[in-house]
Amino acid sequence: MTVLCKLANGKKIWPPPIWLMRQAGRYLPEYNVVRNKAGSFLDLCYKPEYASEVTLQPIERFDLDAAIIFADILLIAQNVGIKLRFLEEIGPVLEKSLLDSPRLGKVAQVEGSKLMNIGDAINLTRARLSKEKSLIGFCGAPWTVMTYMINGGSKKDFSQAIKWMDDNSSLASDMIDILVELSASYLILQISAGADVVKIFDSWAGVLSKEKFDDWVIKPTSEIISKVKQVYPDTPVIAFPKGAHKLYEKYACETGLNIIAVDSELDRDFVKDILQKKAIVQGNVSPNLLLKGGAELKQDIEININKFRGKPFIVGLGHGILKETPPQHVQDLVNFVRSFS
Ligand code: 1CP
Repeated sequence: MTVLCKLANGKKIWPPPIWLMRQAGRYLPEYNVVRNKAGSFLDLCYKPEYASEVTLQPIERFDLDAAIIFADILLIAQNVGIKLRFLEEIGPVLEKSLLDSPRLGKVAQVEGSKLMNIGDAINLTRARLSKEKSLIGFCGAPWTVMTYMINGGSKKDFSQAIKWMDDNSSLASDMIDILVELSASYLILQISAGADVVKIFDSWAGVLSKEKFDDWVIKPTSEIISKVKQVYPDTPVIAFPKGAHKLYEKYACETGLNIIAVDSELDRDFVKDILQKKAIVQGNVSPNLLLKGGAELKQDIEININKFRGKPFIVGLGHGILKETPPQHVQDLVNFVRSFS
């Protein structure tokens, strides 16, 4: 069993296991080399040899406890007929936004699609990764993927997406159902290819009211988890409703997750007193402190570990590593966590 599976099965692991969101990426010089060789970001995701290589880079450099397969939550949008590109400095651009073309074509399948390449990358990576390290597969949660499909890319204002969902409620719920089906089969494919843990990223869960959070976050996420668990009941599921504040509790209780990833804004006493009673916690060192490094970072890690150490937990970040982060700061984090007894 790999380390995260042992943890999910109630085994005490000390010092706590460590892996970090966006641990493969542009802050690592060796990533940039492969990224340039691959050509585009999408080629990097879809070429199993390259995807596997960058997935393993942070494990080789820092000896982290888990690898997360290199891919992107938005690849799935291509499967519903949306043209996807990633532009330097801009990020994802989804050309056929739902707003322009509200009637989508036939329902896509994972079988026979480009997403199968991610399965191949997982297969390759599992064979290269040592037995005790976990390999995490992932997908985006329907609401977060929908925000990109509606907005046509990254936006920090979600009012347009929420309005579109309200104005087109029947199409919106059809679309969520399609994404539930696709995401569940995609996670199942990843597990059958060798992922031993899966994660669902709901990066924009925090912008919704309680009622919409129930309909667009909790309901679809619990459907995905239950479909995955029907096939793979023992595979731990990590889920991340970023920014959900007090709704984290409902999410932890109602979705069927095993591990809850928490953002850096969430109050650590709430995490300890409420969330740790419901699930294994992963988090929540701030990516900004990781960027700064030094004494402040150490102090934060110390508070984090001392707060959560009473129950099984995973040391992680509240969000992804920022691209300006010096790799040495990641090494410092790992060394410091491993010095705890
Ligand atoms: O060229 C590059 O290197 C682009 C940067 C990059 C990277 C490294 C993007 C573009 N995606 C990724 C890989 C990625 N994305 C991984 C695997 C790597 C790892 O974790 O080590 C994962 C798990 C994701 C997930 C992802 N993509 C999320 C959910 C997590 C989060 O960060 O909130 C989201 C929202 C995306 C969309 C996305 N992908 C990339 C960009 C620039 C964006 C938009 C982000 C935004 O709107 O703020």
